[in-house]
Order: sequence, then C-alpha cells, then structure tokens
Amino acid sequence: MKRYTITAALPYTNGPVHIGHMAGVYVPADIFARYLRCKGEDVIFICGSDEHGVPITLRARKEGITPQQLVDKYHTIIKNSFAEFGISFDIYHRTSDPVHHQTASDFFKTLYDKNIFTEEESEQYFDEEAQLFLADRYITGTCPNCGNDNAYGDQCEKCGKSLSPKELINPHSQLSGKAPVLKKTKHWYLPLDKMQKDWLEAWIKSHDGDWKNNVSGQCKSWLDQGLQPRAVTRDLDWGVPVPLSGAKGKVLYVWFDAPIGYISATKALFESQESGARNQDKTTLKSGNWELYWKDKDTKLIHFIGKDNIVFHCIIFPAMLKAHGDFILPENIPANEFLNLEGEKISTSRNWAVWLNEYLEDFPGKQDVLRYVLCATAPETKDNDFTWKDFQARNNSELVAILGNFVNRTLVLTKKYFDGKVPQYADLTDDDKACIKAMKETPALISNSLEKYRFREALSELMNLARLGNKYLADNEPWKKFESDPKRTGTILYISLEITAYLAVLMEPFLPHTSEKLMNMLLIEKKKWDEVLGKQVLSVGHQLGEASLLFEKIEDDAIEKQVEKLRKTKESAVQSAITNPPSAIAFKSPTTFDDFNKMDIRIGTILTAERVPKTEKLLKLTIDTGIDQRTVVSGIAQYYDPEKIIGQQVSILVNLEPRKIKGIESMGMILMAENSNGELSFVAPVKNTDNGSAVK
Ligand code: B3M
Ligand code: ZN
Repeated sequence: MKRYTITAALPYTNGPVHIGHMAGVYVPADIFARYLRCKGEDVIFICGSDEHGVPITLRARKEGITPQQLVDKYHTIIKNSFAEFGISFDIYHRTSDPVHHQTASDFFKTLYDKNIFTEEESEQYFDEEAQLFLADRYITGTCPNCGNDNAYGDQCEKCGKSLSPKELINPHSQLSGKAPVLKKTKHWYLPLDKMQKDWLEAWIKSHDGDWKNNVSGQCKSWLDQGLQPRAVTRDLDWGVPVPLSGAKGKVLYVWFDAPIGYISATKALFESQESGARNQDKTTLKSGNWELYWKDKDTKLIHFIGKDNIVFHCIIFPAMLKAHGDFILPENIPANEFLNLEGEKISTSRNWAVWLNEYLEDFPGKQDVLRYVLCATAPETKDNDFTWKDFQARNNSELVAILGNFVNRTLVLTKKYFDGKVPQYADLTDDDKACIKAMKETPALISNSLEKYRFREALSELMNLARLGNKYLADNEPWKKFESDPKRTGTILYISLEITAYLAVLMEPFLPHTSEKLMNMLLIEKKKWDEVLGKQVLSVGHQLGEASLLFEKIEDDAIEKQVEKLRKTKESAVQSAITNPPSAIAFKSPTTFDDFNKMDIRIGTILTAERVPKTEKLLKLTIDTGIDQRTVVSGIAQYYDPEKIIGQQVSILVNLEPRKIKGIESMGMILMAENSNGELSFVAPVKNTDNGSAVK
C-alpha cells in the first residue's frame, strides 16, 4: 500500500466527548495512526465535528441559542480536549464549514445527475402549530416494539429498534407537544435494495474473515432483512441545503452529509497546507493532493467507529461512494462495542459519563494514564466496564509499579555507577542473550497485534517488555555487584538501558506524552521504527539526561472525588425523580416568616455578562442592585448566552455571604426557577421595576 486514510467518527457537536467515545473510537484510531507514522507510512488521520442533525437543533432550542452558537461552543471544547489528550489528527474539521457544504452539495448533485436517486412523494408528520415537518427526533411516541413512551421517530433508545415516525403509537411533536398531522412531501432516496443485489452484498461478503466478527455480524443481519431505499433528504432548516430547484426548505440527511465530512476535511487539510496556514510542526506535510487519499486504489481507507455507526460506514457510505464512481471503498471498519461506566450504560442525558474535558481538568498531565486504561480495557469484542478503582489499580500497579519502576531503577543505577553514561558491555550470558532476543521480538509482536486491530493485545506486549526488564533486573541484582564486579554491572545496566530505549520508542503510539518524556531522559531523537529497532539504539558512552518519575501513584482521595461526583449525579437523578413526580409534589418542611425575612432579595438589572474561562456552567455578571453595582457568579451558562441577557431584570439575594468561585468574589445569588429537567430560567418581575425594589 502506498498510503493510508484513517478516519475517526465525527462526534456530534451537542455535548463534549466522554470516555466511551475515547475507548471505542479515538484512542484506537490514534494508536493506529501513530503506529503507521512510526513505521514511516504515508498516512492522513482525519476527523471533525458533525454539526448537523436534529439532536443539535433540539438541544439549541432547549438552550435558547441558535444551532450555530451551540456547535461553535462544543466544537471548541471537543477540539481542544482532543488536542490536549494527544489525539494526533492531521486536521479536525467541521461540517458547518463552507468547504464541507460545497463538497456535500456537489456529491449529492453528482448522484442526482447520474440518476441514482429515486424521488418519492410520501405523507409525513407535520406540526401545524410550528409549520414544520417533523423529521427523526422532532417526533416522539410509544415504541411499537417495547412500549417505551419516549421512543424517537428514528429509533427507540430503550430496545434499540430503528423506527420510522409512522410506526410510533400516539406520536407527538417535540415542538408543540401536539399530535402531528400527515402531509405530503417529496424526498430523494438511495436505492439500497437495488444496490444490495447489484454488488453491495457480494462486496460485504468478500470481507468476511478480515472484518471483525461484530462488524460482519451486524452487516449480515441488515442484509438478511433486505435493504430498503433510504431517504437522503429532510424537511429541515439546519444542514446542507439540497442543491436542486424545487427543494426549498430541504437539507441533506445528516447521515448523508456527515461521512462526506471525511472527504471535505481532507480537502481542507490540503488547502490549508497549500496556503501555509496549518500548524506545521505537529505532523509532517503531506505530499500529493487530497484526491490521492480518496481515489487512488493504492490507498487504504480505514474507518474507526463505534458499533452504533456500523450500518452507515459499512453499507450506506460505501453505497454513496460507489454510486459516485470516483472513490475507493473502505478496506476495513474496525468498530468497537460500548464502554460502560461503573456497571451502567454511559448516558449523556443522565450525565452518567466521565467527560474528557473534565478529566483533563481533574488530572492535569495524566493524559497517558487514561489512554493506557482505555486501551487496556477497550471494548474490542464485547462491551466492557470502566471503574475508577480499576483506573487507580492500573495506574498504581501497572504503570507505576512495572513500567515506571523499571525505567526509574535503570536510570538511577546508571547515574549512580556510571555517571549517567551508557556503560560498556561484555561476556553476555545465556540469560542476557535470551533477554535481548525477547526484546528484539517485541516490535513484531506489537505490529502483528495492531495490524489485526487488537489494541489490548498490542499494549500487553509492550507491558511484557517492561515486565521482562523488571525481572531481568531482579534476577541479576546489579546493585549487589558493582563493588565486586563493575564490568558485570555495566553489562546488566547496558541491557536494561536498551530495553528502556526500546520501550521509549515502542510506547509512542500508546503513551505519546510518556514516550516523549522518556526520550528526553535518554537524550534520544524520535526516529522511525525501522531506523532504530533491531539495531543498537544506545551507543556505549552516550550521555543520558536527567531522570524523573514517569508516573506517580494516584491516591485514594483523588479516586473518591470522582466516585463522589458520580454518586451526586445519581443522587440528583433520584432526587429529581422524587421531588418532581408527575402527580405528587414534595415540599420542603415548614419554615418561619422570620427566617424568610432574613433574606434580602432585590430586583436588579444585568449590566455585563461574560463566561468564566475554563468552566462550562458559569457566567460572571455585573448587577445593578439599585444601591451598588456588584459581581455575581452564576451557574447559568448552559441556559443563557451572555450577549443576550444584558439588560435583563433579575431577583438577587443581596445579603448572602460573599463566596469565592473560581477565584472571583461573588456577592450574592441570582434566583432561578428550575424545572423537572433541571433547566433554569430567571425569576423576574413581570413588568419593569426599579432596581433595588424588595422582593417579599
Ligand atoms: N456523528 C454519530 C455518533 O457520534 C456521528 C458519526 C458521524 S461519522 C460520519 O455516534
Ligand atoms: Zn422500544
């Protein structure tokens, strides 16, 4: 193969990414891309934000902001946390970008001009009050399969069945809450039924054995049911407009435009490279042009995804690519299963997740610990569970006790006996030779596993090398020999140092931050694997740099904090179920008028508002209380845009003790009404009232 195009699923931009996404998609994809680079392969690693689709418009509506504002917010959060975590995309693009709109639009037009689509007029649900057709998640109702009352128009999340809106019992609109009516509308369909017979089924079957079992299995069950024509347009105002006259108010279906996002990101990568705009120190410049990475048959296209995206990447996108005619088809789609958290399904809506951006805040500098744990427990063949206890144990008894300990002992002893210079070796024993042999075999073992997408196995081969080193040191005890036999001590440390250097090189795809740190300690340069492995990495007499610990122990209190955070999430879910039951309303216990009177609540007006940096929820407000102007920090950023609330009147508790929040002194508290979904809105006078007016 001449080159590789590696893609990682484009995350929906309606929330940050969590450990489930990381373990299933981004960590393995990154390991793979880094591995290929280490081998000197020509590779591009592509990702970006998936910014269209109904969940985004609904979420924006809920937050009272525009879809563009919503995606801008999460695009930035996601992009930054990927970068900080060391996910080495060559580009992190976005589907609201004009390059993407143009590419997706052209793609559709090509298929249209080739007469690929069928056009069909059908009756679809329409909300008369909102004057909108109700695509996918705009409509909910009872699942015909399991009776779940909150099934969506495209899927029931309880039983997993994929649905069409008309199958829902008792459908109602997410916009008005009313029952929708049926109205005629026209859409364009990709004739998957015909394609199945023509080539698709045969193509998928030709990959039996090289695609993972879970992937082939899902494809087979889709094929067995018989593929149906699939609508690729929607009546919606957020997305890529359908580029046809007579298609006003219609956009491309999000799953039509999103995978084209991989192509537009590639175009954007080369465009920015040509204009010199790209940060060029991160990854090497690519040669050629974007088309080579998508159209040349010597390119291997590999999609990293989660299991819920299999049908789109194994069936629909290949169908689109083939229908277009110019493109290569994916070589492999190593989809993973799901990662659970503390025994329960990760859920964005229930906030049952470890969010990457929060992890990075809570564990600064510990990117590689999470990378390690997520790779070691990756849900490769079945769903798997992440627990904080296991996270701690893997850090303390694997990274610290095995890898870190071996490297540290080796470097410290070399410093002590040989002034930090690589010692001379001589008279290798059988044990030495066996050790060197095992060391030299490790790269091939790792490569073998990675090329089969067995990331856990690959990582354990790496750790086996560290284990081997530890055992070698323990068996040979160089610290007991220096006095009597410095020559032997030198040989033992030389071999230990070679293992350390091998580890530094081989760990790069898995633990890139640690690899860099260790290379700095060894004072060696990052090189392609073939240039160093199998040869002598460290020359005798080479001066090593300063040693420091690679990993540190994670104490119980750090773990307890995380467990506590999850416990609170659960408690607030239970609480909101108790305090917000549909019928019974639980009030707080009685209080006195005097107690109430202790609170000085006034009407004030918001003069300025800005986000508190590095927080998701906090706004810093200046309030005119009629008596003074003061700063208040308020946890409302998810519900109000700072620009839009200037001039808003609020109720403020002015005699609350000042509190420091994120280093800002907050003088009072804004009163908010919280509904059963935990959404907040201001409690304000119904007509404009003088600032300073008392609320009693
Ligand atoms: N946005 C779906 C997901 O995050 C998605 C993938 C698009 S890949 C082209 O599950
Ligand atoms: Zn169901």
